[in-house]
Amino acid sequence: MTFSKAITRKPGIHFAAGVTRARWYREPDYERICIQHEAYVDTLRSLGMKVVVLDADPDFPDAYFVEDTAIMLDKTALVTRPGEKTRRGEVKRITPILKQFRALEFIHAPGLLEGGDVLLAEKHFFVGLSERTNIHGAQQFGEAARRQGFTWSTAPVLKGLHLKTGVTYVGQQTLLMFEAYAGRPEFSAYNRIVVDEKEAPAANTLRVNGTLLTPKGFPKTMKKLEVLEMPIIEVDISEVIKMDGGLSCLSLRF
Ligand code: CIR
Repeated sequence: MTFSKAITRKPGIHFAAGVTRARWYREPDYERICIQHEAYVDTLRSLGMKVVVLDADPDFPDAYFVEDTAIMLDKTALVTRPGEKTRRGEVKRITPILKQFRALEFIHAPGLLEGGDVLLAEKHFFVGLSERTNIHGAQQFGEAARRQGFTWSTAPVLKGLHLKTGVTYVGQQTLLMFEAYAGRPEFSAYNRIVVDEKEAPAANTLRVNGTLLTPKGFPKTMKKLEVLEMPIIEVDISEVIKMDGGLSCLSLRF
């Protein structure tokens, strides 16, 4: 799949007030996250995407994790209903932007769904069942995806926040994953590259138009990815990782 556009949002000054379970050795740094976010946007642009950069939203410290608010399907944008209550208002803020690009569909109560739990591998969606996404949300999403020609199935989120925290699709029928997922029957049809436990953030690697974006500072994973013979770009997101986020969370790609 080739992406031509992306939607992003700048992190706000209060970004460190967002939800996180990560342990910090140093406080998250606002100036640094702004620089990292700009570099991320530049990287997407260098890969041929037109990138919309929305203003920071002072009311929602996690709002720059735009991935969680919608799933961009071919014909529609499916607006989510985040399991994290403090993030539910973010969807209302992004809806008018999504409307400029797609007809909208919505997840309804009792459904809960966050985009970080939705993993696309070619024409198949895995939906992670997590603290943020429930079976009702998964089924509502799956039905919308099925109508647009995709297949789907669920997978349990075994470790980390979302499914894509620990499993991402890197092309060539290959998933990059935490060890915890390696023996799971849900993924047995794929080649699997296991990320070293000490390099956990690298499991959230993002494939964009034939290039892999991987978080900076995880050399063992870089080495393992070399078998794919794809261009790899390291992107520094140290401050994003402190807030339990990764590369995929920072954009909606379509
Ligand atoms: C949260 O806990 O919701 C945010 N601090 C991090 C969200 C990361 N999003 C993602 O993985 N898609």
